[in-house]
Amino acid sequence: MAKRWHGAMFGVLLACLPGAAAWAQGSLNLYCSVQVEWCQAVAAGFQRETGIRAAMTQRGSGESLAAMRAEAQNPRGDVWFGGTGDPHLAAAEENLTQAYESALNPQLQPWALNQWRQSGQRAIGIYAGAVGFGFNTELLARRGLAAPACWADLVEPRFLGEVQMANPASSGTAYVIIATLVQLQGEDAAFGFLRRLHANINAYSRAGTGPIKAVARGETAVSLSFVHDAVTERNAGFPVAWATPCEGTGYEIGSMSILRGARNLANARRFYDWALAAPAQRLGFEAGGQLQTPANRAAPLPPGAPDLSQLRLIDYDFARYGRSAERRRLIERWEREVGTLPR
Ligand code: S7P
Repeated sequence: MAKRWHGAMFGVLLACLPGAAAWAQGSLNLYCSVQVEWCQAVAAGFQRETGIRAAMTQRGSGESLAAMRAEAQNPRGDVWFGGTGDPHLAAAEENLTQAYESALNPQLQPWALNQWRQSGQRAIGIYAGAVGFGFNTELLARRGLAAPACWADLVEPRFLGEVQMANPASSGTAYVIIATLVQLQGEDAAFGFLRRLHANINAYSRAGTGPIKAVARGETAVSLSFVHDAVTERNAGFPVAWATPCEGTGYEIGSMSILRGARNLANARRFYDWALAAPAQRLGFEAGGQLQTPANRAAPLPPGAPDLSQLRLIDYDFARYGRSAERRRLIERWEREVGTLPR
């Protein structure tokens, strides 16, 4: 289950840090949808460098969007940092976020700026990562199973009960996977594939990183995950390898948005600029071994990170699959036609 950090608690922890600068600089409420170590590092780093008290709440992408919808009349957050790009686009369309143009835009990768333009300047790419398979090499060897190489392999009977993915109702990762399959196969064929896959699934986790962590612990042989998360587990010493599907695969543009009605708007903009700069863009790797591709062109690809330019990526239609109604429709269809089926 994903860890959830509450702002008040984290604020207290930060207050204990030596050298924490004067609270007179004001505060910032950060909603954060990357891994908790990275979230803590950005909150602490920003507070240390600016003296602005940063309270942080960590949740998955779908859960952050749900919280922002629930709080729309009385927004509590100022900035939403990280999480898959589609829910950021949905938030922009639903007027839950606001436009901002950072002076750092010229330093960013074209895909980061595409996200910014596509969202009416309300969301910006902060990293990118590709979808693929993670697998436990020891478990596969013990079971005499060849690693999956293609989407088609995942629905074979040899993987009965061996595969794990996240639930798209809570996880942005799972939604990217479903939208990828729809773009690769056509919608009805993709839902047929997901129904066959359902028979091989042993659990749908709440968080997108749940399945790769289960692979690392040897609880499942195969996961559908972002491949950078598989490398992180391998680097932590687990017998994990990864592959991207032979038919091609989708990817995320992990994003950042300023909330509409942000109570600390000046601090939110200051955080946004700080987070786009090259030093802050390295924090995911430095603090949590995270291996996404950074949006700032001056931030190097972390060592061992999957090189997206070498992968067979589809031309992911972010405009269509980031649309609020489309996202809701596909998730509801998955719940109706797949998630509720017996296994
Ligand atoms: O930090 C790793 C990562 O995989 O997590 C982010 C995302 O919030 C996944 O969470 P959910 O699927 O639970 O929503 C990704 O954007 C990021 O690459």
